[in-house]
Amino acid sequence: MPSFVSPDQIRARFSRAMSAMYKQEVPLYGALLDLVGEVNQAVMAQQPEVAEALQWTGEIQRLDMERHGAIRVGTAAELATIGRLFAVMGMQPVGYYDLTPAGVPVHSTAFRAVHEQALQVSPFRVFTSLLRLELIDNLPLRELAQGLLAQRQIFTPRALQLIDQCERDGGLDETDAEAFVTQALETFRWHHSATVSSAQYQQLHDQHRLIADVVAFKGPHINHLTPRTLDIDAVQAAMPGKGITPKAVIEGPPTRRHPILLRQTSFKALQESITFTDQHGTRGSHTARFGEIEQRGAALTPKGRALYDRLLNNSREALAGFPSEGNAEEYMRQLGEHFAEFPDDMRQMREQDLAYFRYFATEQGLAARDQAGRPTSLQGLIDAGHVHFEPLVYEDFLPVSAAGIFQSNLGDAAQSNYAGGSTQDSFHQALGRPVLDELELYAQSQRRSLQQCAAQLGLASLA
Ligand code: OOG
Ligand code: NI
Repeated sequence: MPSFVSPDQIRARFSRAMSAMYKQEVPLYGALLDLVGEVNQAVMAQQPEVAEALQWTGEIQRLDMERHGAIRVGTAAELATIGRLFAVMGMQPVGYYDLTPAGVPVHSTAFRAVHEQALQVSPFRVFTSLLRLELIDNLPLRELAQGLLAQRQIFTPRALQLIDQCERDGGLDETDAEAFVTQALETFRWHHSATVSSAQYQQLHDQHRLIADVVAFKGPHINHLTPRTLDIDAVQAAMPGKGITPKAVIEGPPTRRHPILLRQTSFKALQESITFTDQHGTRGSHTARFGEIEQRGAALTPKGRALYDRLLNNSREALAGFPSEGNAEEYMRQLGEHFAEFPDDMRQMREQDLAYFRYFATEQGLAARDQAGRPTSLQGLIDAGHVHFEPLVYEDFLPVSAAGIFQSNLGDAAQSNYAGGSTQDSFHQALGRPVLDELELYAQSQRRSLQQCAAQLGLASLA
């Protein structure tokens, strides 16, 4: 019987290797990690209740290693193989994001671990976008792009072998797992040389900067890696002091005592010098890679999410134009005003079925296990202090926010309109499987915690 390294361990190692590589490639990322680490320490020291909540859920142990990255691939075949590569590390495609309404010709999913125990080992996730060349109406350019993409191989031969082997044997042993991490990393590496001439680059770029970014290089370089902070406002405010200029507006909900979903801010992409294939290796520059921070909060139920979407839309409608530097303060004010309707209180959020939760049997509850007349309903147990609850952390992304992150790094000139309609089916076809429904995953996780709680308290069920 071979002894396989668990996919969760491979993911944890890969995430560390990716972070080390990105730190070397983009030194500002290292500066950002230090800043986020300092702010997180300060928050836990100054708000013991935050540290305590993270202790209940175990998130305190994953906080420092928590990262998400993003890549953009060019073809269905690339997406399908990326999916198989991530599966070796226990990452599944979760959720579907259509970015075309925001003028970005891609659709996306997030590869991540799906079980709370696996997330605890490594919450690493990758927002993965597929370029939609069919939306480019300039036919010669589309053909140029297709030709370039058809020629490239973004995976090393050894990585492909190891993926096959893992699928066939059901896992990788220590030596192969180590080799897999090294080989897989190559796909995400930055290349200083473009695969096109400077004239071709210009054509692709003039159509959409994103197209040049996907098509003109050897592979889907990781374009950012995002640490998780406990106070995004504090990091945003401290960034300029570290020589980092953040985008004007934090995406997502406004500041709250009890965070929900996801708040994000990024800093502008770097201008990097690249060479083209022209005879004398003409030099140019490309702006692709950036930095980002995120603060995660409670995962919302369909009801909570509908409320979030409505309040976000109303806030944006109340603003003349897109949120930007010029109206950032006004936008924050609108958000604050509209989101007053979303209860900032865990009890209310639970009682109104706005968020998903994890439940824990308390010492007191365990001690009362055999007492006659103790409460047996969930609400009764909570009221008696026998059961404690914490929100399930949101593990996914938000389409409007993702569009804002894309746009801040592609330049506002990239606003365009694409006709398309819903294309989730074509995404599934490209990927070779359907994406998982994130809401179902949160519901399962909540159900498991209720079952475990019931078992610990000697109750048949707590549903
Ligand atoms: C992805 C942008 C979206 C996020 O965190 O929402 C994103 C990209 O620019 O490729 O990273
Ligand atoms: Ni991101």
